[in-house]
Amino acid sequence: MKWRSIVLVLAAAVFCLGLGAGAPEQSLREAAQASGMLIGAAVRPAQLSEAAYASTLAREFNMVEPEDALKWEVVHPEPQTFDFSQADQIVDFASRHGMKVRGHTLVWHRQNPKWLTEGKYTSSELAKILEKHIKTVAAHYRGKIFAWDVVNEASDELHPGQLRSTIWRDQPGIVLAANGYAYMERCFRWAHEADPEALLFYNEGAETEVVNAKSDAIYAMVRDFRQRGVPIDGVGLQMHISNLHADVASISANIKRFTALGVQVHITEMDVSLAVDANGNASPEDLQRQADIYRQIAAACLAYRGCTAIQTWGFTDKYSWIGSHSKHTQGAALLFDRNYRAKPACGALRNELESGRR
Ligand code: 9MR
Repeated sequence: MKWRSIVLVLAAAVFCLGLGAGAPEQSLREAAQASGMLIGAAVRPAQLSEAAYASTLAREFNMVEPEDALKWEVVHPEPQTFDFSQADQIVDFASRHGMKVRGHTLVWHRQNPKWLTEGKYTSSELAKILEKHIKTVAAHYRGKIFAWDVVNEASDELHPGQLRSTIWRDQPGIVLAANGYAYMERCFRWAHEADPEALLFYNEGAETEVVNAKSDAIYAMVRDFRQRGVPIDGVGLQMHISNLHADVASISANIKRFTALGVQVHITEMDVSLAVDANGNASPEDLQRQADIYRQIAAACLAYRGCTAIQTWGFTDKYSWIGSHSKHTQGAALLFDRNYRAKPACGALRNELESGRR
């Protein structure tokens, strides 16, 4: 092969190029920018020192979100100690590359430190601890993190429409003998006091992407918060898709009804996991079907002005939570392969972003 051909093949594989003949060579980031969209990825700070990781991230995305670095166990390891070193690396990277940062997450029932979960605190002690946490972390990133997942995954998975039993809600909970949503209202108010400019989101996964009893309950909460002036600006729909199944019509109807409330929708954690062989490879047919799902979800978001961001949970198949979570039977869920080559999904998403809002 001549050098020129080799270079062309490599370039086509590395960049997220459009599929149309003669299409201008744009990155996802450039295509998103032209449509006024944010295109983001969840990242881990340790990987920022890997040249291919860093260059792909900066070239293709205009937003990042710490995947784990802002969770309690990392950022609040001891009762009186906050450790911002990991998340600060991501924020610094973003600022050097002109990217926005989403914060994840101030209140969750997982990845909490033992001092908190085994501390046997009373409700009023716990309320003080949570208020201090939210205000300290949100204030540290004031002006640097533009949007926060204030509360993550508060819905009960087994009882649609009900809230999960957690340390924050009822074990012992920060608000005794109150309606279930009152604890979340407090969290949003505390975050708003610490950073009045930040956009405040409720983030949810596991089937709330579609219209069902679970998302109905979230919808009712957001409507109630908006009517009473509780500071909520958006809803995050995670979009972890498996079995190559996505009810796009229902996802679209859900985006429509949330944005009609005047809040933004962000797709916050998208990945589309595929069956993989022992080497982590998916079939070419599945990679095409995956591309189609990315394209359809992007189209559903682009159809509503209030849907302002599409973010994937990682961006290279080299690093993704799916592998270990599925004992390595599933994977290949993201836009770039393990060698940072663009997959069909990347081109499909880019083409959709390029075609802009409907
Ligand atoms: O990707 C995250 C992984 O590194 C952590 O080990 C895991 C712990 O629960 O959390 C993963 O991220 C989750 C996110 O914070 C909330 N939505 C579901 C994500 C995937 O599990």
